[in-house]
Amino acid sequence: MEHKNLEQVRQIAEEHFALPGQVREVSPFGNGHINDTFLVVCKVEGGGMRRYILQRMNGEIFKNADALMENVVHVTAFLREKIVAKGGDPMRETLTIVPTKDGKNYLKGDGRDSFRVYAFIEDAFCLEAVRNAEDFYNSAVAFGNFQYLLSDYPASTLHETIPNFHNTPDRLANFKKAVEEDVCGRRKDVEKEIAFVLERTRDCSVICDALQEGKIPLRVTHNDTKLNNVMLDQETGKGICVIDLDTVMPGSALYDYGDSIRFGASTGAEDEQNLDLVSCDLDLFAAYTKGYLEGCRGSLTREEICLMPMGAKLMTLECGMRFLTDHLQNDVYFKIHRPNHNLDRARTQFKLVADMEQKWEQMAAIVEKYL
Ligand code: ADP
Ligand code: GN1
Ligand code: MG
Repeated sequence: MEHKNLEQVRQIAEEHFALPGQVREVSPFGNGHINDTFLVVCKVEGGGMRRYILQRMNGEIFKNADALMENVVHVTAFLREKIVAKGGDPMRETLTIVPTKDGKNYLKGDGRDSFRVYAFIEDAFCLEAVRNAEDFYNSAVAFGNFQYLLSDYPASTLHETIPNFHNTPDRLANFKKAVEEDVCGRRKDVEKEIAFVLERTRDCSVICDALQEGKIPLRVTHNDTKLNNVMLDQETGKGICVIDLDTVMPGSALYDYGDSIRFGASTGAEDEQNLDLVSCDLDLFAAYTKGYLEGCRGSLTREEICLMPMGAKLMTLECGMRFLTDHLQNDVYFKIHRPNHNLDRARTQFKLVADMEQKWEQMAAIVEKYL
């Protein structure tokens, strides 16, 4: 189901969720690759309008909605307490779940479908592409701050919503399986891309090994720190709220840092077809590094800082591998909007990896300043 019929979504909102007043408008919203997101506008008593986000959670990807929503409830409650304690506005600085009429935090639909509603974060915006270094810096401070706020979160109480999410060697194994199985006969056209991944087999285990050997700490991380998963304040441009909490799980800060660089420090879109436009912008890399470390308030270890360029490269390689796996498996995971969309996405990631390898010394020098 690409988009649920809007009338069905309206019915779900009206019949099942504890919304104030009358539902006036329902429309598709945002550009996430996983969930179906809708804007719901309600007319409240006195004539004002209030906005909400209704999402169909992707049950093919998130197999256990109970566990997922339990994480979201606990993490947002934990954040809310800290935000209130420092005098912030929890309605804007974290997600607020709107319960169902029978008091549940989400609605189980037919089959695998389930739905949830969040209060809309007003006077804020999400960017689909970095406009300038300042935006990117602001997003970095927000993601770093998110890391900082969750540094004393009881990690053992979190469910693993997608096991092995950033286990790069495991992603590599799945990739190789997809290559072997070649279910839709696309392998012959992507041998060059396959070779690119396989040449970097040794890199894949660097962060996992460092975690396993205790060289870097396991932390509570977001794991999906794309630019459009943070909201910036309309007035000041500062990051106010980290959203898309479906993959908050124990992980490495390098996953969060690296995934942001992968998306935001690229000079091209994630699905750019002209690879000449795709490279790693070192000014953006520097701006994000500065902002992320500031947001983390000195909590990253020396070893983590040393591994930041590797975090950026590995998250990019891993994402490319995931896009190519999906292309080989007939596009069953990420939403696509044109033929070969996942292949185009994979190619931009590999172009970025190659460019980062060229710029390795410069990336290391930028990071070294913080050691
Ligand atoms: P996906 O998992 O598909 O990426 P997201 O939770 O990131 O879904 O939501 C998709 C988009 O919807 C976001 O990029 C953002 O633009 C918008 N969005 C999500 N939650 C809110 C919210 N509470 N307030 C305002 N906009 C939101
Ligand atoms: C997905 O849900 P969204 O669009 O924020 C994906 C990320 C990828 C990203 C690539 C749960 O993120 O892991 O890095 O696409 N999320 C999931 O754009 O797989
Ligand atoms: Mg998202």
